[in-house]
Amino acid sequence: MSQPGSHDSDVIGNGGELHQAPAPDGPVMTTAQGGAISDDQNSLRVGDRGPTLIEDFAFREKMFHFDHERIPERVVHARGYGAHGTLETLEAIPELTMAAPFQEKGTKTEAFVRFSTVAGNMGSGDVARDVRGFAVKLYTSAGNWDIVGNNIPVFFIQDAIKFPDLVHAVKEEQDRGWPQAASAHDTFWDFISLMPESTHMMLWAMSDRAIPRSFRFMEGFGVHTFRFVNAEGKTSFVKFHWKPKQGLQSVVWDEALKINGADPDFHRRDLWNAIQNGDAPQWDLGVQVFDEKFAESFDFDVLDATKIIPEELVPVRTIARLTLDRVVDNVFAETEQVAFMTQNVIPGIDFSNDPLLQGRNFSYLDTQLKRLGSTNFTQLPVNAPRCPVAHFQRDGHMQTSHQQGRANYEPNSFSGADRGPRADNARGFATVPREESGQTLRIRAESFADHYSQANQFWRSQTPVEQEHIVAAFTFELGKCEIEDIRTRMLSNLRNVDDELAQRVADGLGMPLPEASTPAAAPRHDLPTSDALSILKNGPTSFAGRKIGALVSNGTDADAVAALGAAVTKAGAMLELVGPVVGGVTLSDGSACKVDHGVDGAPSVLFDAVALLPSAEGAAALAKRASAKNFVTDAFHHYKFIAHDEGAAALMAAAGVEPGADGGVVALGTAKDASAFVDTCAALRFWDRDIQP
Ligand code: HDE
Repeated sequence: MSQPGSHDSDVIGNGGELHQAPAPDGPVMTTAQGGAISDDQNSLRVGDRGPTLIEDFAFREKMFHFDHERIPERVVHARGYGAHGTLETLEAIPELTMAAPFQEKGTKTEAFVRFSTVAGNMGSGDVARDVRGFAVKLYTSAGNWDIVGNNIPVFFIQDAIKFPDLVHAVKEEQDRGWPQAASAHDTFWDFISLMPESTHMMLWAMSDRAIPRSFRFMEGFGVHTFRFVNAEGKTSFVKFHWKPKQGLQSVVWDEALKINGADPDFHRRDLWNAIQNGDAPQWDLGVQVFDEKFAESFDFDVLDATKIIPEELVPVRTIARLTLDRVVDNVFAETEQVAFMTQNVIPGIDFSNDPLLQGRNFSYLDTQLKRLGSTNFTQLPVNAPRCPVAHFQRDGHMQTSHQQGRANYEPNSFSGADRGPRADNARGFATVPREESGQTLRIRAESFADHYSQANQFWRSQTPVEQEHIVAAFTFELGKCEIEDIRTRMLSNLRNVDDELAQRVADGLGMPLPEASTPAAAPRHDLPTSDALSILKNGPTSFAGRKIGALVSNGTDADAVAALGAAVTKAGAMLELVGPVVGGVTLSDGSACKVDHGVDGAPSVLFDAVALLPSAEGAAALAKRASAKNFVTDAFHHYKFIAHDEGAAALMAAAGVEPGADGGVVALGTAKDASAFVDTCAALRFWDRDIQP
């Protein structure tokens, strides 16, 4: 059998001879009609140099299909990655909801999740500063239920009618076609500065939440208030939360910029690798459940998607666990064709009057038809419910279901197989009866008017390091705005959040602090802080699932590599070796050692921590290479833990990092040191390092 990469049985080009395809040892190649293909190297022509013939149906079919391979990418969330898994119920809650998955502890519900960025096109880099989509499709026994959420619990706008404007503003500017996958430009901040309701979201978007280390290390939120409905028809309000068992983790901004260059697929590769290595990521599904009385007493409107309900006020109760343990077979068939819709709910779940949610319920069906091209998109395997489906919807493009029987309407008087299905009052979805009254108006409720108080609460709930990152992000993004008025307007709005924040951003921009803008409602600066809002206060307690990059060379101490490898494995983490070249190195004991990367292709931004293990000779040679020096300086400037052998001295000197420079630069001597180093790495970053972000 031929090996991948060897072409001994696939010789192309036949030097003027008729092509003799060897007898295949796998499946025979056919046309889409099933006819075997004799030659896939040459189209049919007259003689060996004559014109190609239209009669070559195999060529025509192949080219026709290729020409139509692309479908429109998603207008937002175009760049995404999906995986399959299971939701296991940890606690039955029939008293709250009749939703099928939550009736019995231990119920397993098949799930498909697609993570995404929002602004960038399909081919954009994974680590853009952006909100991440966190869309979950649950194939329940009562039909598909989609929780189409984000990794940030609030949104930019309060009314769906502003969504097209928001998206136009953030995407490439229409007169020039840039920037790609970036909010740091005039039109975005112009819109934002004129929409004070976006301020709370902007605090989140400028925080490290918008540059996650991986999909595995971020939270997810249903964002809107939904309703639970129990079998007696009793309803309560509910907000959905996904909490990663892996802990929360983000990268620093300079790292994000460099990762996008070094590995634009960083997030999708991370998820794929974790699942393929058997390290299936997990999230707890938690709910905040509250009633009308709480909603009325709460300082903000629970229908306003620019507000959270602090976890300290309504605790998050864990009811289920999501495990993603299977990568897709085919990215197009599954990740691209999966169709999420907020309106996919099941009995036991209902909507609230959140005007953003109501608008979404209208929008998602349109988008599926536009993208997937047929009303029968629900029949695609990734979208098809796993429970029986029966209705009188008929025909349409790409109908694959052979709907049988005589009647294709009801009422009908047929019986048996000819009769077809009927609605079931008892089992069917019944909208919660609710009183609605009032004049028809285009108006925003007074209760939606406070745009700054929760932004202030978010700001004050962050650690000093996180606050520093928020200041740096605002400074970077506004610094990319060429129009000074936009920067000024934004600073005016930020004064309503916090004067110190506004001053620090103004200092970063080198601009005077303007007067505060006039808020629609007086901002409060006395809301209690919430630890749940900080990433660093909720960081992981172990290094499991993370990755160390060890720089090695010829002559690297074999014992040091072995000790580090053992310590990393024990911690459930990964070790990748980076050599001067990808061909491998010879260790101190004379053994040949394979490496995972050559240093030019593996900057330290790809790792959570680094170890510098070159021999003295190897270090002297690496000290002359920019990529090796940057490996060290970047790790240092990204606050990473750095372990080093004695041999690394020349490289560290060239990179300007002193051995023992601070508590995060650790000398390795014995195997015990390696294990202690990996334990230290659980803190992920040495934030006390004396450098500016
Ligand atoms: Fe979406 N959104 N959205 N959105 N959204 C889409 O549907 C829309 C909003 C979210 O991985 C589109 O299939 C409107 C909030 C995710 O396939 C589209 C409004 C939240 C995904 C659409 C919003 C989201 C989408 C584009 C304003 C977080 C990707 C392609 C009211 C709670 C799902 C598509 C996937 C995708 C409309 C606002 C999350 C156009 C009108 C708020 C995760 O239908």
